[in-house]
Amino acid sequence: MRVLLVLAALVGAAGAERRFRGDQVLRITARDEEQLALLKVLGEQDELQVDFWRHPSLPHHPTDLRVPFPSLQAVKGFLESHSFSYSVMIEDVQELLDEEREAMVRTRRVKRSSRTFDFGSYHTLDEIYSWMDTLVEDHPGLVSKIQIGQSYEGRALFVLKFSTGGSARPAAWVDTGIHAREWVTQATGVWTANKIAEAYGQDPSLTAILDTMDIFLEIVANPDGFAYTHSANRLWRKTRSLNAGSPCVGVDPNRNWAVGFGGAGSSGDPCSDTFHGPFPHSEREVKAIVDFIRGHGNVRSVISIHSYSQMLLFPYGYTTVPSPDHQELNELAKKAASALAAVYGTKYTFGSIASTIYPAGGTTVDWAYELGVKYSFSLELRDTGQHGFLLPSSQILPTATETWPALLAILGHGLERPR
Ligand code: BHK
Ligand code: ZN
Repeated sequence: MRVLLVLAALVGAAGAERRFRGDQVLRITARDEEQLALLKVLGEQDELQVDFWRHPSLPHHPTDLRVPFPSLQAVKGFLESHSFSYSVMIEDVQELLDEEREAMVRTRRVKRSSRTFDFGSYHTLDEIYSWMDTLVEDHPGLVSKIQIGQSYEGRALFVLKFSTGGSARPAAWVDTGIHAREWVTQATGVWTANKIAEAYGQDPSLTAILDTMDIFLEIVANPDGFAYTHSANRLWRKTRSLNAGSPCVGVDPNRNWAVGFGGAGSSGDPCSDTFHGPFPHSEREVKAIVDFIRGHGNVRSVISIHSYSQMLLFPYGYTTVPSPDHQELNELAKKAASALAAVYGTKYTFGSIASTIYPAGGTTVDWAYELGVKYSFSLELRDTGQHGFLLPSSQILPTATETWPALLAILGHGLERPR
């Protein structure tokens, strides 16, 4: 009875929340360039309102597409008439959303005191921000919180700094949640922050890293988008900035960086989920990171964490030309991917962005690399599409746990090597 009342209250309060009843996620495999081009055309039909969960890349690589219920007949008809091979990955998106919401309500009910935090469930922005304060309180000599700016809607952009002292130490930058809907990444950020704080003095490799360098971790790199995924649209990806002359909101914060800006794999259409924005670093959330990393002046590695697809990626994204450090980055990626797989057997593919997923201009890691941050990586966490962005919370702990040794491999590698 009590559960029902809580649920009813939640549903009532969330009257403006977008629902996805009957929406399906289709996995489509294009057999050749012609079919790939047809998929892109499909994405440009405004009236269909389809949402790429995995963008078209190369022939024989899967494309995942959420199709709203009212468009299903038209889209399936289109696919069949062009003899695409496809399957239904998710039968009913709303069903997964309902399960996710019920799990969050359940955790709130069993939560015993304000100082216990369930790392194995999803949390709101407020919950994450107040947890950050308790982490700082619990580890005052190691963890501090800095504000690097404000979001478009005025929210604080907070970064956790892990430092054992020294001055002008080299640093590593890690961000999670730059795409709002990739909830397992913010959850992994929280787990990782706690792990760093607890592993110092216990885990020899983390201890060696923190004795030499500082770690900066921005858990919610896109707080406006994240708040919006909780209040209005669970599948929101972009920032929430208004676009002059368009009814569509938001810029893709992983297309807004100054290297390869406006190039392949980005869109000039404000209604697109890969809209690059009006100019480089137009988004406050992006500009804050740019200013911070530039201002720091000694950042050795950047790891920008996304989901999903289980990939470890490095520059370049804007061109298929191999970077000057391709060989070294590829070997490090291989090492990190096997460290990850050693935990639960989870398989990650790795390679340059442009040759592994698709060319994409204006991404975080290309900007960092061109600035001189050699160890510049993006992770795409679990899964490979079974649940996609709606990864059940039961997979948060295993995801974060297996990612940890991969992070250590990358951070440790940057350690002794001079720039
Ligand atoms: C990740 C990092 C660098 C360049 C591309 C990507 C893939 C990412 C994107 O921006 O298109 C896919 C995605 O959001 C899901 O994380
Ligand atoms: Zn992403």
